Amino acid sequence: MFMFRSLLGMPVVCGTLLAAAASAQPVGELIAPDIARFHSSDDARQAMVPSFALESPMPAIGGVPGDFPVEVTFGEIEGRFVSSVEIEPGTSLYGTGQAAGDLLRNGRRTEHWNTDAFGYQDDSPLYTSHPWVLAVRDDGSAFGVLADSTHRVFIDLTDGIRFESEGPAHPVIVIDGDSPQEVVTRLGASTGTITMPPKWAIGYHQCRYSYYPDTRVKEIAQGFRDRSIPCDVIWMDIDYMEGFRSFTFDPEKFPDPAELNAWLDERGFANTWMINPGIKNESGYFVYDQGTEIDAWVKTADGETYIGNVWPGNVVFPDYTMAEVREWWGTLYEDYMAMGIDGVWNDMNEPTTFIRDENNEIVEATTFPESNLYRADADLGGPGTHAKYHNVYGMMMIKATREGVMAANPDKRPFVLSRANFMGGHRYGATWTGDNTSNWFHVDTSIPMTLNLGLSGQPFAGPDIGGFIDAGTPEMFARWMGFGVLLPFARGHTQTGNIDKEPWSFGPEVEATSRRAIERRYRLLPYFYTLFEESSRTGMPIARPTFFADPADQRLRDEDDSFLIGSDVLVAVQTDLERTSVHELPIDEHGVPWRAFDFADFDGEGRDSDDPDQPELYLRPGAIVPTGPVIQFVADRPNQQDELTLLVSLDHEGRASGVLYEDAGEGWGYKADEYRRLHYSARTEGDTIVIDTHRLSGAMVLPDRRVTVRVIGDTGELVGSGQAGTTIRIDAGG
Ligand code: NBV
Repeated sequence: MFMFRSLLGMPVVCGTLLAAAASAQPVGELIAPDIARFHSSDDARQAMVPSFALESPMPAIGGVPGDFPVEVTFGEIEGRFVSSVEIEPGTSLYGTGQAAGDLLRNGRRTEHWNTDAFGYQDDSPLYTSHPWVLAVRDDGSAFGVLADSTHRVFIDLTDGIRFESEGPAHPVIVIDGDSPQEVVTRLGASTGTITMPPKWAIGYHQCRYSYYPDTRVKEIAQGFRDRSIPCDVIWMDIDYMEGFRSFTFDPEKFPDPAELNAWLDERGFANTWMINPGIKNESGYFVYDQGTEIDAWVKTADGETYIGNVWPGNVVFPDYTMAEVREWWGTLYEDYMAMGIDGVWNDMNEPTTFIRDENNEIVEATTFPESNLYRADADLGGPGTHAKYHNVYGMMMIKATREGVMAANPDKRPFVLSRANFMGGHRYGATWTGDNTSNWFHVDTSIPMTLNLGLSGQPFAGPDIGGFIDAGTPEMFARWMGFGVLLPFARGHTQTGNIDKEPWSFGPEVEATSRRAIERRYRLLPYFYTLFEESSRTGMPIARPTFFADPADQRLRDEDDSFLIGSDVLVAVQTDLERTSVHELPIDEHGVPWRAFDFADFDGEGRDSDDPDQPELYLRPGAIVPTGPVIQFVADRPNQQDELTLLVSLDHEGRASGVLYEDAGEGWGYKADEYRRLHYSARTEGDTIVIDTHRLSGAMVLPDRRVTVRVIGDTGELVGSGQAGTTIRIDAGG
């Protein structure tokens, strides 16, 4: 054993060094209760660069206590700086951000270097980097380890936890907790949380590369309304631009974007438009001219402006590590958002540049030379190479985008989606799992990829539902829709030249399945919204692994064909056509089963679960889950406005409770008390089930609404109703 020299004098126990100069002793410091940061030497501590992952600097508050349960060792392997942590038998490993393959990461080795990974495979390097591992010990207690480096990092989980970085010595932050939930919320307190999204962003989104011209966009939107398939957002991909120049509109295909956005708005649709970082190298193009004026561009090792190649041909790239450049980039959104644009999508920001052949065909998507130079501000660590700033390029781009969007629309909540990102970048935008393929591997991995992102701080994520590349089959599309819309970010999308993939593109049967699936999401919106608000305060994921229901239950550790929405709803998915998924359900400590429920059954329209493409839904014993009526878009509530249905599953004592959060769905009023957080409780008194409402916080008045209560039992259900705020009694005697 090696003794750490604690900064504030207390001895710190540490494991053996792999290899290090004899004089270089590791040092540890406590940076928050239960959070320690370790350095390979005091010199390394002195040389520590500002952290991109942390929301704000976390200075030492003391020494690491001698009984801190995690030991970090440092060394070197093949020229890479190494930090490692041993694990006890029975420890399950998760996180590592956007990882393709299974949920459980033990035994995996992955490279974390943001990559345009078109049609990626198991364990490919992907678009976002999160050098973070969540470890759940056999007894359900947990810790997380963050290698705080922006350089290329390999995470090797074949024998404990090992980070190998191509950069200089990195600090290692260790978060300890009694449960994975505790670790993840401590991670949220350290790396920040998402901004509360506008409510439309948690509805269903429809995208394709690309809908054009504007009449086609309208046709798609109308298609949803004509077929009564709920949808909130239509997306504009790169073909809306003039010659792929960011911040321009093709005068023929999109002559009047403001009119298009207003047309969509009148029908209850929000819109999101793409902006790429590669700026056409062309004088006379206003973005190029303005950027050149302030010398905004990334440089080569020789200090020349670096010229890359993306959709518009030769391009230059903003150096977002300079505040001056971020501010300028932000100003570009002023006129842009004034077109009635609601959301912004930043793509190709790994950053990607193409290599083309003599016929101008793209032969490879790659990134800049690692020797390229950034003139980063001192507060980000000062000037450095692409090797250092590559992984945070997308993160800094969306920080600038978000700030520009907020400056343009100060009264609205920003919605930014980014393909590339880095640990902590969830503070600026949501993400998706990139260019997946219509095959069963990608159907299957959509769930664990989204879950591991959530365990790495990014809760607002989901796959391209239906698959971006290739046609797939109607059966695959239906199955993907069934569960994909229950992940936090629910968007259908597909590639240029591919078949149509709207919910109605595969005929009436798949259309009916898609409608039912999307309706289920809209029924669950009150619950989803409550969870988004929770996540924005605490960092808790919205979609959670099933083992969160009982972290000590080893049976649940590799469950990734099922997942939890919040802590109360379990979604059990069949991710293949043969329906071979066998789900381990959590076991309530008193033997009360999680209870299956669905929606349509209640309305007498037949059971959702009769449709083999809808996943089974279960309620936790002791939970009350708020649900709403089917609506076509989030603001579509004129008559049914405040109907609410509480799904109740009683525990062994005949009790249950749950929370509902509501606000205006837009704007910042909720920060000044314009919201309501209600607590519902159910108890059994003799033959009666009594449901009470109690306001936890917020000043928004209670609406005059009807509340229906469905008590889901093991063999049937009881239904009652009453006015909001009054005690509701249900006779369970009969
Ligand atoms: O902008 C076009 C696409 C977009 O649809 C996709 O979602 C991104 O991941 N984009 C990549 C660039 C081209 C991909 C072949």
